[in-house]
Amino acid sequence: MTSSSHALLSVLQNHGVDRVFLVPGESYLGILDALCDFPGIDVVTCRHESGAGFMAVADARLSGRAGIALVSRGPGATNAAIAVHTAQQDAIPMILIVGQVPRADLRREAFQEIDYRRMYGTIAKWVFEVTDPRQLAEAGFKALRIATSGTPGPVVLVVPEDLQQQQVEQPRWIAHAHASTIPDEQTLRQVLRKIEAAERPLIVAGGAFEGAGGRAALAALAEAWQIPVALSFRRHDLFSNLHPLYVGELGLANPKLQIDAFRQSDLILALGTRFGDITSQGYSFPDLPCPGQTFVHAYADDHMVGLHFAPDFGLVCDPIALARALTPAAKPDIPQPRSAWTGQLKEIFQAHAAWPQRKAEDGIDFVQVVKAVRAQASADAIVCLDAGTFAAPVYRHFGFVPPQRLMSPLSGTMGYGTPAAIAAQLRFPGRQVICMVGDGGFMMTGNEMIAAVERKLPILFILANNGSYASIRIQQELHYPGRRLGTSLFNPDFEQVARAFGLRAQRIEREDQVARAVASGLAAGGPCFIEVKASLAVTLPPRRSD
Ligand SMILES: Cc1ncc(C[n+]2csc(CCOP(=O)(O)OP(=O)(O)O)c2C)c(N)n1
Repeated sequence: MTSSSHALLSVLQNHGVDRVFLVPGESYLGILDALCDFPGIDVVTCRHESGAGFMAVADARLSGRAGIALVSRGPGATNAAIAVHTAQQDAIPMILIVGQVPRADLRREAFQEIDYRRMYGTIAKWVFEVTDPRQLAEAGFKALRIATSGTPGPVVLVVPEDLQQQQVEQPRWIAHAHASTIPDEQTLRQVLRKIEAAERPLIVAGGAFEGAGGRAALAALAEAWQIPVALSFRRHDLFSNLHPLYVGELGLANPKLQIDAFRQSDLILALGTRFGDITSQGYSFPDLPCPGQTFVHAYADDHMVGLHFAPDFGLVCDPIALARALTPAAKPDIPQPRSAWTGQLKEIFQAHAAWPQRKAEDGIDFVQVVKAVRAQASADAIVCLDAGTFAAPVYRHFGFVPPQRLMSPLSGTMGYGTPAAIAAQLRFPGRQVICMVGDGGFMMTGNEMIAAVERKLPILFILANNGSYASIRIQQELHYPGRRLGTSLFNPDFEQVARAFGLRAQRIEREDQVARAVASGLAAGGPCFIEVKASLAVTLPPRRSD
């Protein structure tokens, strides 16, 4: 016999869970106590449940396993909602374990009670409130399965406090990996025939290629058939951005010329992507409902395949296994027009991705900071981004080359960058981790930076201080010119804040300081913080009178 919480934790540990992120609460003291007996599970104590949740999301993305966050009922659970939403939008397996009021008080509007099935009903894949201590381990097992299957996503496990330390049988829940699936021979042959014949094919590859061997399988497929590769929203790190076949990311700022060119394709292989809102440019590329070209959509989740566009071939399968199955062993004949087609797309991409040279009068053009980071980043650097316009040059100009990683929320949430950097450096102590964050986003979860000091994590934090929620100011100027409200920020002395946290900190105000500051930050051997006085003006749209 064992306690119900021990049973739950052994199931999690047996499936590879070696770290959890939490803010404690009286509603799950029983689980917390059981954690004392699991020295193989690292407990990262956070300062806000959004930080804990974001760390779990980032850790899951890097480890390929479910990320675990534990939070208290009511206030803790509501604080964590932002990360649950991010896990859903980013298709990341995450399990949020929430303490709950005792069973006897359920549905009595008890202190800090929430009905999580309703609260999280539309953003979590599964919300389960345990009502019997014997269910706890089974619920943990199912949470792992549901979070990681199909379209990965968040699961919420709700555990009333009075059933966390009950005696139960030690269960033996062990999940073995599913066999991967590929389409039947005939369908594969039909798709191959389309690939052989296409003069202007285009691969659009998405997050499923983050899976083991995914990047290599994607590269092998593209190279074998000489097919240009576009990546789905913010998935820059799936395929070398310097590869001759790389033609760009489908994101928030594609030039019309580029999308028009993509439209000229005669075959789209949409592999491992949900082809959602941003990737499809607001459901406008390809044509809806029936694309103008042969459209192959492969994804592991039946629900997603052909959800937005009617594919000629809807393939519910493992996209990595499919890529391998479509990669010929011998060099195939390639239709002659394909190289000119690739050249055309490449030229458009390169013109868009070229580093700009702008004159900034009111601070440093953050493009120069990103350029310096690019020049000095190691070959396996992990770049963690918060939401904000400061990040735009990373998406557009950085040029990721695997195994470099881009950790950036598809949900566009502020507050992700700092916790993601903590989780990344904990997961990969030997890799360079660089976090870029705006003055807005930093004030949301920047407090999690203390973990870098506590655990001596050599993360380089770079804060773009432009005194504004600039992404929103830009939109304000575009839609309501001259009418500024709510988008200016009165800031603390960030350099002093970072120092008070215990980081080595520096503030730079001139472009000629950038390269050296980045170099010394990367060489610091401990957590380091650079506050950049960033130009706001250079990011704003020209005034109408200009
Ligand atoms: C949690 C959250 N709140 C609000 C927004 C809307 N939003 C998107 S970007 C942004 C401003 C970001 O400001 P900052 O971090 O200073 O970066 P900047 O845009 O100035 O570079 C806001 C408010 C959001 N995406 N996420």
